[in-house]
Amino acid sequence: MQRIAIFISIILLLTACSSERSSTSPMKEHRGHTNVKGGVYLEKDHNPSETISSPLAIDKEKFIDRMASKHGFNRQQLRNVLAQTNKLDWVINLMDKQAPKTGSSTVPNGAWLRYKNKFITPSNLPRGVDFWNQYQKELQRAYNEYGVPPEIIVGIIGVETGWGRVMGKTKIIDALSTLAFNYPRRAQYFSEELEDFLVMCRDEGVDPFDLNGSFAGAMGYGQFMPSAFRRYAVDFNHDGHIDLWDPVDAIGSVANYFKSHGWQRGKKVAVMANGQAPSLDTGFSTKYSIETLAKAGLKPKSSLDGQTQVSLLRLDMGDSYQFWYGLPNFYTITRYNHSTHYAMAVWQLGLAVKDAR
Ligand SMILES: [Ca+2]
Repeated sequence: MQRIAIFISIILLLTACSSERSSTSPMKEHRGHTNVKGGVYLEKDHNPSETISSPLAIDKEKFIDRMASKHGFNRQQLRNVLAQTNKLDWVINLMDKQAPKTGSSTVPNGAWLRYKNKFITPSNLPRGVDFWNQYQKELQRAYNEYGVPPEIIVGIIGVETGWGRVMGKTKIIDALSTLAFNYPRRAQYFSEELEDFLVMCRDEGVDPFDLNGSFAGAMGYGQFMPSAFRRYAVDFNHDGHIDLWDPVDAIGSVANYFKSHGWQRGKKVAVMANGQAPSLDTGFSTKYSIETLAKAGLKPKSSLDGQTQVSLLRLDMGDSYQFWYGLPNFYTITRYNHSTHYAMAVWQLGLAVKDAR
């Protein structure tokens, strides 16, 4: 236990020391080099009849079967890779702490302000301005191609990683294999993430042991999970590789993620309400007609872009609640992270950076 505690403090120390943005992508740095730490680049099976040595746990054997039959992985090579992974107990503990909380306060206590103030700070905004200025052309190109405006992409990358400052120090293969094989509650989900991660490493020619990310396996500037990489990541700088640690690829990938989840070009995100509706359920997944909300005492402060059905959002401002009409684009932001606070922080951070430019 003490060893784990020391380990965690070392991790925190390393994270704290590494606030400078690295100019090199680990994918670029490690792609195709000859000194492979994991012992292998994953490759297609050239010799399916190889003998199998000491058995792994049953779920790992099943996983290897799946990777061999579905993706043509070399069994022995994959066994070697999995045998070199480390089980990270602290990852399991952290994941348990992240389990969804139920219930919310019935009196305002400032929960939204506390959340928002983690991101929208005087010291954070200039970093967002720098990022926006540096990648202005690419942000504009993403808007042209996908219809997702710069403030949303800047907001996402800002909330996720402080524009690349904190992209995670955990070996992704350790995190994902720990959760796939030692965390029954989410084993199915994480074994699929591990699958997509290994396929990504093979396709991109990167040693899986060279890539670090969050304790849950999220990667790069926009903290994409491997399944999101597989479905939505794009080669936005057209260098022939999809690299989530490359800010330009990350910008295009975030934009494509949003477009794929229903982002509507030029449409509003949310509109503040005049009035209070204390008896109504709130949250990004609620659905109300405008008439129902009007009867409850709410009026939009500006046009609702022609929407007749909206969600009702409630922000805890400390001494009162603020109500908002959530429009379809707000819902799309929650597809990145299923939280009203998260989506509102992304949007408002992006707008605050835009104002600060
Ligand atoms: Ca690229």
